[in-house]
Amino acid sequence: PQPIHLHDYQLPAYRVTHTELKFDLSPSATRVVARLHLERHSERQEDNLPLVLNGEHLKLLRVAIDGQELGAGEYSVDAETLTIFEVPQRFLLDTEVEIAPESNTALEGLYLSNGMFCTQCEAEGFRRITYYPDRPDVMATFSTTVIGDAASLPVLLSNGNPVERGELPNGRHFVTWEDPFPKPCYLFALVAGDLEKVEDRFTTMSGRDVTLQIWVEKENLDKTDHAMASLKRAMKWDEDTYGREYDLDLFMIVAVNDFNMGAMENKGLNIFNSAAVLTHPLTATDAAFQRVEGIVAHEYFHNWSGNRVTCRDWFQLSLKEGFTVFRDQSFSADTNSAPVKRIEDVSFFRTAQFAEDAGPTAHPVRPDHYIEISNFYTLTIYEKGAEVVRMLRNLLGWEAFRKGTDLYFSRFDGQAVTIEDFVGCMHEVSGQDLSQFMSWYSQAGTPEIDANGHYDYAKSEYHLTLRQRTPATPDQHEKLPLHIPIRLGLVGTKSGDDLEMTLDGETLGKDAVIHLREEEQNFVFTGIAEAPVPSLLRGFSAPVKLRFPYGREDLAFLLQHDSDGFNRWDAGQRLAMLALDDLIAAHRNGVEKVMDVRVVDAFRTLLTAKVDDKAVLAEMLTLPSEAYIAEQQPVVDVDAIHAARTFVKQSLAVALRDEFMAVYGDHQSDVSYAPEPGQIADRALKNVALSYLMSIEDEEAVALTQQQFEADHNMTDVRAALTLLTHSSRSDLADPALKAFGEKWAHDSLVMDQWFSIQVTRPQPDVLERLKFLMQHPAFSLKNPNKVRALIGTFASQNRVNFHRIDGEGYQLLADVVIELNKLNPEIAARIITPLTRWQRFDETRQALMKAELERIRAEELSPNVYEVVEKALA
Ligand code: HT7
Ligand code: ZN
Repeated sequence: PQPIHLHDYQLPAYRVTHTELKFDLSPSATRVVARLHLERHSERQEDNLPLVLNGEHLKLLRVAIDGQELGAGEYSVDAETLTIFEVPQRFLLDTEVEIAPESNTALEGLYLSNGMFCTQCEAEGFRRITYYPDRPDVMATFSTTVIGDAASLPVLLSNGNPVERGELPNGRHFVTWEDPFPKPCYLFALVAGDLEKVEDRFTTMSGRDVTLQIWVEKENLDKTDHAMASLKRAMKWDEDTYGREYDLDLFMIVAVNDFNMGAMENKGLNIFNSAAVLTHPLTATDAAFQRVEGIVAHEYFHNWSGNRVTCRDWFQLSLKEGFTVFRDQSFSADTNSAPVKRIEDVSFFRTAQFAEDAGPTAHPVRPDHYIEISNFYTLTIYEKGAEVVRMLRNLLGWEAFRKGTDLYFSRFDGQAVTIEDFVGCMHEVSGQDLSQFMSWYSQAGTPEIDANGHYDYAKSEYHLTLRQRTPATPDQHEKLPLHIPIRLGLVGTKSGDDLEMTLDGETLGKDAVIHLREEEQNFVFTGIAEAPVPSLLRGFSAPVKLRFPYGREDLAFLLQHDSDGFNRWDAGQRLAMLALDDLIAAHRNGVEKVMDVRVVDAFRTLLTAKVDDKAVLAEMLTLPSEAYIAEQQPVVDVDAIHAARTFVKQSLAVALRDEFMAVYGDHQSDVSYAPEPGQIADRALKNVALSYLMSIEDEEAVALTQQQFEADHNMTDVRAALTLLTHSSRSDLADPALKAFGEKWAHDSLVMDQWFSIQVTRPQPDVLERLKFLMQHPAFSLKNPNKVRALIGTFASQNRVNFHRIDGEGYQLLADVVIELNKLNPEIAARIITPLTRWQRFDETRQALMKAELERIRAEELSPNVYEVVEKALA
């Protein structure tokens, strides 16, 4: 397969102004009749431009122009295109094709999930439905008629508004839908099945009444309340915050069980992975409730950032995804605990996106080439893209940023545009020079900042030096200095307060943003009356790695006094990292491990002081994950990391047993479950405390854990307890609990996913055998992406000691799965392979084993998806 390059972009030769579709649904032979209203693009008037349409896995039955059927010499068809050699300036193209949804295991285009027909067209799935210019800069209005069997498919949905319905011979019926908003075909959707709906209403800011529907299988009707409430909150928030109003009279969400990602923002008909929409206190954890809220909001927000204003080409993907993630993060921060949301997002980002940016598939927020676009739905496009938008918000301030988004939405409504168009609006409203800032979009890799500072007592000055460098990434060896906003404060060591800062004669206040633009820059803060500890990169004001030679006392001080909640948490993480570094070295050198008392003291203070924000406290008590620790090591030693982290956890549990026990007792409650911030914080704190106590298998804690499991009050507490019992060294605790849970929830696919994940994260060495056994479980299927993620994905990404077993069996298992999935579902295969591609970070033995598995995969006949990833990994 050949790469596609951004610099080769050309306007489409033909535009589609209106698309008429008719689907006659059948699992093995669906007929799709299409009438496209086409015209030559006004800016592409070269002579004799053929019409080239995308189409894959289609059986072409008929093709006609302006009613005249075409003969053999007038067109050609290959595996990817239909070419018509001569066409008029403006014409109607009729095609008829046949497709087989039942054999579509890739879950792109039209497929079957539990007997229900559904579609996934982003990025390039529409070409598996009919011949079409499948590119986002071709925007048309759609009229869609869906015909199906009335008994088995009573519900027939598509985009827009239903305008006609009726009965047909042979027990069939039809519904016609019209979508008045021009859209690219990646936003097309169709759903047909035996579904039931929950309905509600929303009155928009201009007083229009919108019907809201969530369509699910009958047995899930009691799991939609939270998604519906989240949708209404999101609609209101987007009006209040961005002035964005919903435009159609109907907004529908459908839950499907087989889905490659979380959800899809099809115009007026969002399709959701059932895991991203269904919740119930007894089946979903707090984290799942919050994830559902965030995803419902994300897809809804796309109605403006993505649908009304869309991307010119797929290189601009972050234009809609980065911006929409930023919008959903802000919504969740406003709805829940803002500092905790930021801590969660950043801690995930620094673990997973940093790893991506340092690995073989590193790419800029706007890539300049790709082989398979679906490989580019990455953490860099989504999360780093969101960080870049957040920096723009911070550079401009909210008011100017909002003016910029207003301008963007009004100027480009109904158009397919570029990242330059977005940043151009920000420049226009603020007058700020954002030319250097644009490198954030084109340069891959995580910038590293080395900071140093000293206090000049005689002059009452604080001198801060910042030096930036972005390491080379596979396609880019030379990097330019970036424009990096650093939010900071100087915390007085005597007072514990933020000090007033003056820079170059300008008063900045106690919390300010300074701009790093050069490779190296010095900042002299004057009038600093006492020696400070700098609190740098507050709120993670830029997606960078910042090093500063903090002593442990400095970090303990910031942990107590920093006015920025995020940096207080970060100081604790840095302090724990220093202790962990020593212990990793001790483990490697076979030296006795000794716990750092400063960490114990810091945790004691946290546990006993009356901290108001319990959700932040729970985060502060959580040690850096093994994956995050690994990110900090030059060569990853999985066993030493696991041993060191376990040692710290157990040492804290021994030293602070009574304090943890008190925290657990103080936050036990049997009030009826609600996914609201206060309750969520209490549960998080209680369960963190319990996890410390269970790390030493304290007898009283064991009894409490069993009680919590048996009380069956809500899934957050049950899952926390089951995880602790399953991960303990005692099979007399693990086995009965797992058995009871597995039997109780055998009927609920989403709960069984949790049951799978809990088992494959066990640290015990028998886990690989258990995983192989579970792959034969009736609830497991390689064809269902949620099952693959729950069992294989969780094992490979979260059970580091066992995935990286030195006999290579973990690698072998993953490679076997990738080889199978490559044939069934290339998108999922190319995602699940990720841990194997990170071989560069490990010792020589593991490197060789991982590479051998990649070579074994490479020897197969590969899909473009897996081919692209494997080639990069082995380059
Ligand atoms: N915009 C959606 C992307 C998506 C997707 C991409 C590739 C393959 C399958 C997919 N399903 C959904 C989701 C979103 O970001 O909102
Ligand atoms: Zn999105």
